[in-house]
Parts: sequence; C-alpha cells; structure tokens
Amino acid sequence: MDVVTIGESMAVLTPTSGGFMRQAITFTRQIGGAESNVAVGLARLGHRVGWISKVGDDEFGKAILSFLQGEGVDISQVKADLEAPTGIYFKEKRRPGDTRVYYYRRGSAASRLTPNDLDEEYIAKAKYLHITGITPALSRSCQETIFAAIAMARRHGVKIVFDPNLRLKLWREANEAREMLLRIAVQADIVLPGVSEAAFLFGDRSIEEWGKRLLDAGASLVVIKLGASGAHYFTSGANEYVPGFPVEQIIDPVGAGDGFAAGLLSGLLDGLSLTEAVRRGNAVGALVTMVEGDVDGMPERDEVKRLIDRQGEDVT
Ligand code: KDG
Repeated sequence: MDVVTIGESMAVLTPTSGGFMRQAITFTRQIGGAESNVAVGLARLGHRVGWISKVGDDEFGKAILSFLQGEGVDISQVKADLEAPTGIYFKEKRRPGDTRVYYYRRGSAASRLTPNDLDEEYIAKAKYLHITGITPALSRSCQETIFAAIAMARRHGVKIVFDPNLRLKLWREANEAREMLLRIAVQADIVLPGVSEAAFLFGDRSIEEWGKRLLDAGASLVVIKLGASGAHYFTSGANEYVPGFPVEQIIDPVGAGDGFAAGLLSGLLDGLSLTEAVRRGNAVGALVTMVEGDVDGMPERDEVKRLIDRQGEDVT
C-alpha cells in the first residue's frame, strides 16, 4: 500500500431543501468520514490505499463497503461489528455558507475499534500512515488504537501524517482535545493543521511561529492550510506560501481538507517537489468544494492537471 488510513465512515444525510432541518422531508444519502475521504481521493488519483475501520452489520455499513471497494480502496482490514450500528451524520444547509453537522455516532461500530483490530504487518508495508484527530475523539479504545498504530508505524519506518481535524462537538472539553491532538502531533512526521486548528493548539500567533512550533515538536514537514488562499509549508530548511485556486462558487466546503491531504500525499508519492505537492493539495481541495458531498468531488488526475495548467497559463 502507498497509504493506510484509520477512521470512521458514516452515512451522510443531507436535506434536499435549505433552511431548518426540522422541516426537511427528503434527504440525500452520501458517504463521509475524513479518513475514508482521503482514501477515496488517493484511489481516484491512482494510488494504492487501505482503510482500517469497523462498520455495523447493517445497510449503511454495506453501502460504505461497496462504495469504498468500488472506488478501489482496500477494505480487507474493515470488520463488521454485529452489536453496534454504522454511524450517521446529518448535514443541514441552512443557507449558502451556513452548514451545520449533527452526529449520531456515539457507540457506533467504528467507536469500538481496539488495538486488536490492527494488523502490524499491514501497517508495516505502507509508505504513509494517515490519521486524524477525529478518531481519538470517538472513544478511549479508539485513542488506544491510534497510539498502537502510531507505535507500529514508527517501528517499521512508516511515515505518519496527521491532520488535527478538530471537531469540538466530539470532545467533552476543549482542553482534552488540545492535549490529545498535541500528543499525536509530536509523534507525526507530517502535520496538516488549518489556521483555526493551529490557533487552537498554540494560541494566536503568526503562521511562522505555528510552523516552527510543530517542527520543533518533531515533524519534518508542516503545512498550514489557509483555505481558498492556499497553504504555507515549513521544513527545517525552507518555507513557502503556495497560492490556492479561485473557486467561483463553493457548493460544499466539507471534505476540502481531506482533498488537500490526498493531493499532497499523491504529490509526495509521485516524487514532486514540495511546492508542487502542496499545489496539488490545493488543487484537489478546491475541486472538492465544487461538488455536493464530502467525498464526491474528489477528482481524477486529468482534472487536477487541467486546473493546475490553467493557473500556470493565467500567470504567464
Ligand atoms: O473532513 C470531512 C469530515 O469531517 C466529514 O466527512 C465527516 O469525518 C467526518 C466528521 O467526523 O466530521
């Protein structure tokens, strides 16, 4: 595998009408989950990727498995839990630019992941282990699973990529979240916070200061995501701002960060320079926002290339 990722995937139910969800009568059903979004993003770009998880032995679990398998993601490490359901979340689109999420995932199958669900040999064969701050928010056993996976990756020289993906609704207290995300960040090789996540972790400082803090903590690459403006990367020897891609109309911003992670990892796997890998991350993130759904807008290679080439032409 090029990348192995661990986390929860859910059925995403979105009212077909705007306004208050209490008035909604019909919903669309899609699939979401930060880690499986990244997995699909990488698979669409032609990489080999595996997803470790648990789903319920139910219709949504079956929908998730057939979707991911259809996308070419390896699901051999996904177990069905006979006693707990697949998680669900609702995405209320009150009005353009005001999207709210409501989770129904406490006690879900994925929240019952334990270190026993990990196969060390499977993780050992990957080039990157991708994890996010969502999984440790799900349960104590998920926290243990994440730390066990990190230890396995480190034992075998597998690079750890960490997206803090702060979801305050999933944590009891902000301090607990901060402490846990920092504990994971210091063990990661690549850290991908958004601006608000960096501010949450380290306080209101400059981008340079955030980058330095994370490098000092042990990362070899830090990329601070700046939304539509692009991203700024930091290594011990270099740092650079890489501009984003203008999006005329954002249809759905959810999943853009996962698109960024997929694009960046794809670039690193292809041996691109850091600038070009971050640019690919920016491009994939932008393309994701142009389509309704967390994962549905993940592009194929030719679409990414077209967007990047167009930016080059505009500049020259
Ligand atoms: O990054 C997008 C994810 O947040 C979304 O797909 C759902 O994983 C999810 C979550 O827990 O919010």
